[in-house]
Amino acid sequence: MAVDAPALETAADHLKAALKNGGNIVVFTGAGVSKESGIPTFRDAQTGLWASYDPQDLATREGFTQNPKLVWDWYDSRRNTVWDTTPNPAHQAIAELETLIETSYPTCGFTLITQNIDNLHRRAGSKAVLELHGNIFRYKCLNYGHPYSPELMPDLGEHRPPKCPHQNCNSDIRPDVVWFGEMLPTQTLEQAFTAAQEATVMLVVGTSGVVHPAASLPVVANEAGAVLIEVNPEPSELSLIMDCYLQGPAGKILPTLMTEN
Ligand code: BJW
Repeated sequence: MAVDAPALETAADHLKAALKNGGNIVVFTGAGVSKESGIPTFRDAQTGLWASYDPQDLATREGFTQNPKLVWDWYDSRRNTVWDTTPNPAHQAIAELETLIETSYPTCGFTLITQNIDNLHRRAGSKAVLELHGNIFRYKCLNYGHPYSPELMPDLGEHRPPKCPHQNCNSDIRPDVVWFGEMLPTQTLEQAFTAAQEATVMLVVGTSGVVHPAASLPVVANEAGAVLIEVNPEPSELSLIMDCYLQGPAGKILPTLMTEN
């Protein structure tokens, strides 16, 4: 699919103007940004995780309580998949944008907000990442949220998940991700909403825009007057409020957009 040249030029002009005028650039990403690294999205009708797995069983507290081993093993296998992949040109372009702003546009602000739990933005070199839905490489206990260090993990055999070693706790250890019906990390969410409120340009990359409260961030930015640029091969729930729609895979579009700046 050829990149829409006029749309790309418009997006690049918005970005250039924001950089020149000391604006705040916000990048908001979803599963689509990691698709070209080989990590499945959630809602693709054929290859999405929710096409094969029931989120109620695997991504809720109730599901974990009912079948902790099943949920543990599912996250274990996803962790292995992620571990074996590498960041793609989209992650790299976002990390380069942060560095460009740091080095050449010190009066500008930059915030990267992701819904992804795969750590690929950090592995690509992004420094400040607001992870709204947690991180699959972190663990905590179910009952109190005591952090759990994977270095402590014994050879589990059939005894999965491990138990919290915190005094008198002994509850199951779970991945430190946000399941349906759970609150997002308060401080991270507040920082994300502040960044959205203050954004001059927001790049919305690879999200269907259906999961709240994350999906409200572009709406907040739009209402506060930011220019919204979407990068996605398919229109999303958020497309209607976009100023600019760059149709195509993020790994192709974002590096091209960067070379225009
Ligand atoms: C490409 C591409 C390429 C492909 N390049 N792009 C308001 C209204 C309605 C419901 C709610 C509401 N507020 C809250 C809710 C309930 C619920 C919710 O939103 N439900 C909706 C689904 C209806 N929200 C919650 O429960 C949240 N908690 C909450 O609200 O707490 C407050 C509260 C608590 C108690 C009571 C009441 C209120 C928590 C949400 C947690 C979401 N968790 C997950 C799993 C994380 C862990 C894990 O990975 O296992 O997060 S679900 C899943 O969806 C994951 C994602 O981060 C999230 C968003 O998905 P994303 O990233 O958009 O992926 P896809 O697959 O949907 O889209 C991929 C996109 O990429 C597509 O557009 C493709 O076209 C595109 N793409 N290739 C660029 N190469």
